[in-house]
Amino acid sequence: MARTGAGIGVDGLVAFVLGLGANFWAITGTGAAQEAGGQFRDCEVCPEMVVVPGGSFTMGSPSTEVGRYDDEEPQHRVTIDYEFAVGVYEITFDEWDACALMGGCRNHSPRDSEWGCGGCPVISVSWEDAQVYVEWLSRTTGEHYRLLTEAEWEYVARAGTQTAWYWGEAEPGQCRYANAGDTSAPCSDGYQNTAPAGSFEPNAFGLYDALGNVWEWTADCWNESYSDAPNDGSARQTGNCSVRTARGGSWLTAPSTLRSAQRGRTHAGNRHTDLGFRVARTIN
Ligand SMILES: [Ca+2]
Ligand SMILES: [Ca+2]
Repeated sequence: MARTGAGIGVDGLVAFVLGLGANFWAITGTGAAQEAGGQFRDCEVCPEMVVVPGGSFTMGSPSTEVGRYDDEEPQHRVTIDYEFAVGVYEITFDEWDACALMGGCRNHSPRDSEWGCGGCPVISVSWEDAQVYVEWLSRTTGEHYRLLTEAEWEYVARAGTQTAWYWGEAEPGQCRYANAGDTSAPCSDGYQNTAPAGSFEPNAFGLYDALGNVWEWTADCWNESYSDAPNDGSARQTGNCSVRTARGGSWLTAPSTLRSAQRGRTHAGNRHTDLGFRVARTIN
């Protein structure tokens, strides 16, 4: 689904709900049964969420993975024994602007590099800005919104796969599934900069643009390896906490390195044109 223009609006939301059919079980999640695969939106301007099941996966990359980095090891088993909800899309400019208009988000109006796309992922937002957004979303909805932990992020991006990309081992799938940097691409993905959220095919958990479009902030402090990393899906709260981990690569990233295990990092106060975020919501 591609969103364009300024704001979702009531009419747009109604059309959106009708278009989703039986899979859309609630506009407000309060009190509703929440099952894996179910989608919901906690308020009109809130991000669309999907419930993902708990499960186990192997985090990190094997030494045989082409283009991998040492910070992706040691591979380790992570078990997430809880369901949680995750944003179907990266947070968009429209969603950020709603927060700012309603008094949250520090009145920060991120630069969009004059691309003029409200349905594109918000960029030029720091990790600290992202915290302000999830705090506003939590206050607005009464639910616990937050960034994904790095382990949760890799779990939902892989969506059951252990291949380098969630569409397989080979690069050519990139142009069906992800917006990457174009200069070294073997195909044309159609977007020189960011693409409207949902322009490509989703992964098996129903997430769009997990790989590519924009890097996504996670909750974790930066650590150079997975030595002593938690194995229960929780965030790493020790290490270099002035630097935070970002995942998934972007419209500036070479397709060959747009891998599920790829790790990025930058200072928590930095704002980049290829870095945004996706939200998670705890399910009680
Ligand atoms: Ca591209
Ligand atoms: Ca992304």
